[in-house]
Parts: sequence; C-alpha cells; structure tokens
Amino acid sequence: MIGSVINFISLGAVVIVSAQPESCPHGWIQRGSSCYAFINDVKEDWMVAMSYCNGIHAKLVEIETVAENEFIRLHLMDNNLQGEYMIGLSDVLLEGDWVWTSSQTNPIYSDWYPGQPDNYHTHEDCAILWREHGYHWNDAPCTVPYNFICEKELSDGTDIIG
Ligand SMILES: [Ca+2]
Ligand SMILES: [Ca+2]
Repeated sequence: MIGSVINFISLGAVVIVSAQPESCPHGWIQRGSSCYAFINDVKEDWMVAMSYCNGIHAKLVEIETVAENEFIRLHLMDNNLQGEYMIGLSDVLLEGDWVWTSSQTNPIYSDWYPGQPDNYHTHEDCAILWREHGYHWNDAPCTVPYNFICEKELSDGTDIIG
C-alpha cells in the first residue's frame, strides 16, 4: 500500500517535469543539461568576458570532461569559427595554480597543448582554446581580448518558466 502511494507520487513528479521540457535560450547550443553561448562578434579580455557571462546568468565555460571538451572543439571546427576562445580557467591568483573560476578548484581533466602552460614572458594567466593547434588549451595574457564561451545549466531557467 505504502509502496503504491510512493509510486504514484513519483510518477506524478515525472509528469510535471516532462510537461515543461527545458531547452536552451535562442542562439545557445545545448549539450545534455548545459547550454553554451559562443561569443565571437566581440572580443573581450578576461574580466569583461567573465562579467558578460555573469550578466546573462552564466559563467565562462568550465570544461570538466573529455566528452565536453570534444563537443566544444568539434563545434568550433565544424562551424569554422575563427580565432581563440577564452575559458573559465586561470592562475591569476597564484602562478601555476590553475583553478576553475566559479568553484576555485583545480581541474581534474585538462587538455593543454604540449609545452603549455608556459607562462610566456611571465604574463600568461588565462586559458584559451588555441585555434592553430586544434583548440587544445594554451595559457595567454588575461588582458588580451579573445572570443569566449559562456555556459549555464538548464535548471537555471526554471524561475523564468515558472
Ligand atoms: Ca600563468
Ligand atoms: Ca602559453
């Protein structure tokens, strides 16, 4: 009896969720429960890129798995998107200590191009996807304007839907 009540409740919850299929905002690219905005009409430095992403309730993209990395690299290559893309990884606070901005945690997965990060001219504290090397990662100056990618989770949109 109790079991069937629980089943009924959980079934109801499933119906409610599936009645509001979530999708990414117009212009964003969806992968699972994540949405990605590839910003390449304006190049910005790291601070401005971060602020822009935050302003649209997102963050500079944080790439935690090989699958996510391949998804982004393939999107850039398939669509022939030009230039470098900044991601949410930096060692601006402590040289050599790379952290994802939103969590301040060291990456478990990384895809540095061989020889990187090299902190060239002791002045490279922000990670980019390096076009001329298949969008593998490079450290670059945070003050140079680059294209960038914002990321947000679909669950962030429930407030708007409700
Ligand atoms: Ca550095
Ligand atoms: Ca470098």
